[in-house]
Amino acid sequence: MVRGRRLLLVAAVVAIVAAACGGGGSELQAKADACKVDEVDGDLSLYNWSEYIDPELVEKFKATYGVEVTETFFESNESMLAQVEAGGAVYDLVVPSDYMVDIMRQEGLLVKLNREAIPNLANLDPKFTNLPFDPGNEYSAPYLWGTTGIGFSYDVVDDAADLTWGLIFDPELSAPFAGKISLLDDEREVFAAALKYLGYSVNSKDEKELQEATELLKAAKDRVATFTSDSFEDLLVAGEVVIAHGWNGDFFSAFDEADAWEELGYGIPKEGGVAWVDNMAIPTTAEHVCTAQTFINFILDPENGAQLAEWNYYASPNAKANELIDPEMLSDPAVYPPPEVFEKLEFLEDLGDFATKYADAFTEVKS
Ligand code: N2P
Repeated sequence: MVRGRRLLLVAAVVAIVAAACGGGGSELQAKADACKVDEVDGDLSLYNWSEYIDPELVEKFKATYGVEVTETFFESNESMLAQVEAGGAVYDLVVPSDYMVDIMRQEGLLVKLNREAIPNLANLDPKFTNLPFDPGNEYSAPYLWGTTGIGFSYDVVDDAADLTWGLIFDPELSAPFAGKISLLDDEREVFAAALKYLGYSVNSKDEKELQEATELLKAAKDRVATFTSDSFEDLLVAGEVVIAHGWNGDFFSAFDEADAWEELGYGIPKEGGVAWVDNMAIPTTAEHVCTAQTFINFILDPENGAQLAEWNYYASPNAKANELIDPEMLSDPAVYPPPEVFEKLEFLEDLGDFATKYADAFTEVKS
């Protein structure tokens, strides 16, 4: 469905819901606006990426505030959006990436944050408080950030400095790894890899460039063992793949668990990759908006923020948390990329109606 039609549909649904409960969205907003610091108004339904929070932090939140936390998981921004739009389940808090925050706020799917209930917003690094997808953190608060690149076995790549997306897309270079390559099951990320290899922007709205990337992916597919966003790191550790497209922190957590730092590596290919920020946001399907804001404030606490980042090896957007994070992790260029690496990274952006073309092309690649 094109974005325009989807917008209309969402607008119609919002109008019906608003009529049915005499205020609907704005009633929920008024509730959120009235929440106090540390107030809870029921249990928390958390809809998050898989393996993205230390279970001990969830336990601490439950014990501190006397509420239950129900966790459900998604593997891509698009699948999360579909669930929220479907409205079949209550989610008090979701964790969309940058471009998806933009889409959701434009579609009226997010509740505005009440800054008075979330004083720990002040702990954020100013670099993360005015990003284009949500200027001033009106609808979202950053959770963690990271990069998308290639996890590899030192059996096939000597050095992270030699990385190129050609290991996946160049027929000759990638031939030795046929059947031992995995790609993320993610329409924007997979096209970002192909577009970067071709020297284009990850946010290309050029039909010809998208077509070229589609052909490249279709040709590479014979060598791809699987598209996965939740087991790429395990497949690499198990030796079932030797080249894996994926997210830095998930690789590092797996390397750590398997004590495999000597055998396995991660890096950003020389052509560049994706940088992303994931964010906490409250969808208009929420019921417990005070608990949700208390949870955001809890995560933005310096100690909790440091524990969150250290548990899964992702970088923290929280300046006060960074003061507490292990200096070794802070100085690790694979977790906190230095400016010369950052220069090669691009953030994914909302593509408006053009996004459907990526979705259709991804279906074509996978079919
Ligand atoms: C969680 C990885 C989420 C990062 N396992 C993707 N933005």
